[in-house]
Amino acid sequence: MATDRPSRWNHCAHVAYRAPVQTKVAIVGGGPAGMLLSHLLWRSGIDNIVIEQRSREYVEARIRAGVIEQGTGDLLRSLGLGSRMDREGFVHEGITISNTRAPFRIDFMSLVNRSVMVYGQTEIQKDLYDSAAGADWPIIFEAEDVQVHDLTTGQPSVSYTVHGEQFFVEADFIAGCDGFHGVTRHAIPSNVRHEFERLYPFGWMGVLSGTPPVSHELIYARHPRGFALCSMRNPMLSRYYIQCTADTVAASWSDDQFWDELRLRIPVEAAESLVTGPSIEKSVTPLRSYVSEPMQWGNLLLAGDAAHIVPPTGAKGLNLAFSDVYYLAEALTERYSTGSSTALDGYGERALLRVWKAVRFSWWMTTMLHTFPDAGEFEHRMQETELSYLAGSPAAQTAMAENYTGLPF
Ligand code: RFL
Ligand code: PHB
Repeated sequence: MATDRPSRWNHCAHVAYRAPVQTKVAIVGGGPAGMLLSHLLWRSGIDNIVIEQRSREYVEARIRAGVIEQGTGDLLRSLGLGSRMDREGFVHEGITISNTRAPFRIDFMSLVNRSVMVYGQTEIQKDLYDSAAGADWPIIFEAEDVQVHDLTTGQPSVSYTVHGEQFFVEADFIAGCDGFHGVTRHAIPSNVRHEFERLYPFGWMGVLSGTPPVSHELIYARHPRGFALCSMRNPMLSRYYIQCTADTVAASWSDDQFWDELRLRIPVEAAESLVTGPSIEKSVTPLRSYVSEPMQWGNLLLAGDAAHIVPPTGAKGLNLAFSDVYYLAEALTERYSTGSSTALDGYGERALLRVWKAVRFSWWMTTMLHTFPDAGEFEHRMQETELSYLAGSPAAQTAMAENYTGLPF
């Protein structure tokens, strides 16, 4: 029957409770948004169950975000989830922007007195699971055929199967935290839902390598051959990206081809000191901006990538998922502690105000730094001018630093 995970639900619930299980909030998706919501709700004494379609190992191994806004870090600390991050993460007080190999620095500390933390999403995910498993909170892994029902009634539910056996969870509310490819968003009728989308005509090829990072801070590089990003996880683990065509097959690129292309796009000094090695992981990600409104319908509340996607250029996706969840937990806490639904009714609108600002910032950074195949002379001049304005204007740099380190929530 159940999986080999240590959750009491995976070991017992499927045997003991053939009848529907009752909870207050059923959380679909055990990624960062779903797990952080679970933590925030337990802190407020609100029962919840997380239903995740993958195994814990699979979710923990997904290599994604690396940059944590200061507010996100503070939120994790407030839940007692910050000690490993503070020990093993790296505080970054600025970034380098490079225009055709000429670098300039954005100094976050002097501009806005804020910083970011470089700490991998894989590590945050482990911290979220470890602490939930320690408290024996119910998480169901490897749930198949997950479906949501009766969202506009007082008794919504989630059904799923584990190894062919069907189970039901009845809840007051369902939180859709199942990412961009999940099912919950699609439960909102198409005549209610409004989608906003921008697909970019390129992707990012990412490589993780067991080599020392080329720079102690991130380098975002614009170059006529395409964008490049130098990032890191720790002193012996580097993460690099190069812009590629959206249909590029990662396996068709050798490691040497990747390193050669990266060297051509980054500042000369960085290219000369770049230490290369075999890739541990190589993959291609498409770039898109996407928002689905509203973020709630009946008793379904969406959060994170289930409702919106941003291109990774601004390092905003995970941070946005966490600010959604913060608002959602606050609204559910008010609902259960006072009986008032005011905050819950306004949840989506409140979250969207911050979402659209991050969508704008990510689109702006993407537009400024990438090579667009259909760009003409006018667009090139606009890019050059945007970068020269940014390089020379403390006001422009302040706006960038404010957004990159994270708007308040
Ligand atoms: P996730 O992480 O996609 O998690 C959703 C979870 O739901 C599960 N699921 C289901 N469970 C049950 N039933 C179903 N039907 C289900 N369908 C799906 C999935 O298995 C998964 O476990 O969404 P969430 O929680 O909203 O978190 C969003 C973030 O993961 C995402 O925004 C970031 O990774 C984006 N991102 C970055 N964000 C940052 O803030 N800073 C960064 O530096 C950054 N870099 C990145 C990124 C994303 C990248 N890629 C690969 C898209 C770099 C890259 C390359
Ligand atoms: C990463 O380290 O994976 C990373 C860093 C910054 C970004 C995107 C990804 O903007």
